[in-house]
Amino acid sequence: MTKRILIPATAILLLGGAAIAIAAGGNRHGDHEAYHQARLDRLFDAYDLNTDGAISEAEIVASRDARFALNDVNNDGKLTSDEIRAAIMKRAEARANRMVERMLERSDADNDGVVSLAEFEDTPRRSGRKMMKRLDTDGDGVITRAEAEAAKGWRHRSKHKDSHDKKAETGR
Ligand SMILES: [Ca+2]
Ligand SMILES: [Ca+2]
Ligand SMILES: [Ca+2]
Repeated sequence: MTKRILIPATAILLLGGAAIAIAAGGNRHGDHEAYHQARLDRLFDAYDLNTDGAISEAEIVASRDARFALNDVNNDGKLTSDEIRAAIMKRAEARANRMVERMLERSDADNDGVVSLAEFEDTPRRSGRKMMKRLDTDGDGVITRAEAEAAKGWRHRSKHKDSHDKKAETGR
């Protein structure tokens, strides 16, 4: 039960983000897709209380109230800064644990439970090769400030391609 902590705003972002990723063809990267599937799983774990595969408004309200009760350690109907801090730390720890797992999955090629420098360098997203490929537009082997400036937001765009492009088009 103590695992069911997820703030509503995050949950809404999770749902929106997952929908965008699926619409944009999130299978470009296998692990990207798996990551979004895991986020969806967590969303439904947290909110679909009767496990019928759909999240109702009543379930959102019930989940929220349950979360409040869970965070209200002394049960006085109020959340103190300490209680809020404890809830945030618990959430941050769960998130850190998931990130550690993903890092090991991605980088620990020989499965010995640690990431060597060689494994770290071989990890596609850590190697810097992708950054060089995308930012060194004239291919001279160095990234100039002008090239970086021209590519501003590439990191963000690659993550939220559709919504960002739409915003750029409408100028908002
Ligand atoms: Ca349900
Ligand atoms: Ca309290
Ligand atoms: Ca290793």
